[in-house]
Amino acid sequence: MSKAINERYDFKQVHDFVPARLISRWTRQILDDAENWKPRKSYYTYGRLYYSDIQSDNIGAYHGDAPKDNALLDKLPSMRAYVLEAAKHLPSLALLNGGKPRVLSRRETTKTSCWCDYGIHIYTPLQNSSVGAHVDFELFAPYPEKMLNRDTICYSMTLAIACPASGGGLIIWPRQKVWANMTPEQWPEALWEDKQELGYSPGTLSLFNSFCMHQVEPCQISRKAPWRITLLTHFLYRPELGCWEYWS
Ligand SMILES: O=C(O)CCC(=O)C(=O)O
Repeated sequence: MSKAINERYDFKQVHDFVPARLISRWTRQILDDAENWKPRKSYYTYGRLYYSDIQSDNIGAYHGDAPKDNALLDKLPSMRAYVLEAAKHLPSLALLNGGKPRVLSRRETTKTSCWCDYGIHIYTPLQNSSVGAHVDFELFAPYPEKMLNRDTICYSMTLAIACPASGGGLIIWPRQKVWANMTPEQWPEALWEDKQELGYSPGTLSLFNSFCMHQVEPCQISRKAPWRITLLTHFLYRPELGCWEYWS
């Protein structure tokens, strides 16, 4: 087995990945630009997330507005640089000569402008932040064959920007991967006990195997900490291209 394969992990966190001053600047900028928040079922998005747009039947708008949404997020200083920096924490399966990971947006691999690179979730004080346990199978929608293939290597990234007064991290069930042809009801009871709580504080990077069931931890807000804001994207390993491809 190659070294790179040995490096595969189920989840990883890097605390203080983004400095506090930059996090505060992003938070202010996102909160000040509420006119660009898009309402979803139980939260808002800033930019777009493919799976939440599919769930909201907005797939045409997702693709049509992608150039505008990417431009909106590029106004947040250095955010893209941090997404690319996060890729250095992925298993080193796709390396350039200098040992740097080869990371391409789906816009680059498809040579089209209609994919969003990353998106932001905003939970507001009036909304319940807890999302039921799920796997984002929608993220594999462009590649249904990969959703069913146990050789697929895909990691989801979250970056905590604003955190509620307590809770609001991520719960993941790492040991058993969930494939599209297996439902959680088929899990043995004991498996549900086998979970990990990944705490968030502003600036925390989390990467986890996208086939792991996960859930936003319930949270409590206060007047001083009324928001839960996270950046999300996904990195799919494309062995045929020798790169990580990312889109949200
Ligand atoms: O906001 C997060 O921390 C993760 C959200 C999530 O579970 C998801 O988008 O699938």
